[in-house]
Amino acid sequence: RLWTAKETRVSLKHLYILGKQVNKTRQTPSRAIKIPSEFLCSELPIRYGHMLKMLHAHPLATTSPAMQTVANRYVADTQLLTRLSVPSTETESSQFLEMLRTLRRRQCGSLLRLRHGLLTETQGDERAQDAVQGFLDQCNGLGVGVNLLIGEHLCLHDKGHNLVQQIDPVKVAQNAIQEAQRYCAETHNVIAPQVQLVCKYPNLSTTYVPAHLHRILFELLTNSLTATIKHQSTAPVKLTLVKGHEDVTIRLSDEGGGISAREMHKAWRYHINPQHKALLDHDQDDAQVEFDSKRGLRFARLLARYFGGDLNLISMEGYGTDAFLALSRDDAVMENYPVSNLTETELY
Ligand code: W6P
Repeated sequence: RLWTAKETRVSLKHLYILGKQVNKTRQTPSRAIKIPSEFLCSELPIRYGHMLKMLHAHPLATTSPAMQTVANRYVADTQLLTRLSVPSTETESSQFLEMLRTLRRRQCGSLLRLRHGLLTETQGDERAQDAVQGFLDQCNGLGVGVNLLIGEHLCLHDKGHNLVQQIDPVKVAQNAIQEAQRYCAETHNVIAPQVQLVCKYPNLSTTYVPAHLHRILFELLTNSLTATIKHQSTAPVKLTLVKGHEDVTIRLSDEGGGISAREMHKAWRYHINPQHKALLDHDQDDAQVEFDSKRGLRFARLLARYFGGDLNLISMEGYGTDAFLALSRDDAVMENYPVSNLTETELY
């Protein structure tokens, strides 16, 4: 079934087209992507193989309890994956979908467990904390890809439309603003600061994963609103959307007091989130992880970079912060996740 251990990266365009033309084959630079379930059956084992290899190759693989737990979970998930075969009957089809749901749920739990575990184990040791950041990026990058492939398939089945869509960033922003305001009002027990949305373009539409954009904007907005509340500023947060030739850029400006240059690197670290611990404690084996829980700025940047965008912060300590989110309008940009060399033997 597996001809190669080489991964196939997809673009937003591929994902967009996959669901639209389920019976045709599509050429990619590396090989043909056939119908979605065939693609999943060949591609998921490869990506899980890369994940396992990455976990086993890490210096903490044999000493960190969290690493061992998570590595064992991925071994178990990979065994589940070997039961995955292209469905041909109705019954097989529903088993296939159930398997995908299980894999996705377990994957989300494992990633959160790895993150929470490594951060807790290195707590208080700045250098050790810094050392695990890049590794968490690598694992999360692969995880985002796996969830995207599974998510696209399930979305088509459950909702009848693609996960990747032509989206209007203004609409996504409006939803994110409402949710962030509600979140901040509840968390801080205050009336949330105003958000002023500025967009002079009649049509910003671009091909993207709406859930990704929502998550990034929600993260940025909650940061800005919280800073505004804590700084006791009355200035509204300003969200500006513009469309350029290559990018759609979103700037979020607050007058929440800013971050000093010396402290800035801390804003870009994965942090221990008590909410994650609660989710993990809730269910030991299959953390029913709410995938939309807050994952922090670094995860937001990882999502932004996944399809060729970027996220930056510029701050004026004593005044406020500007966040710049750029999304590439080029829907041919391939997924950005790291892989090691994986031979066929290792894959099996
Ligand atoms: C802050 C800290 C921050 C992070 C991300 C976005 C906006 C802001 N504002 O004070």
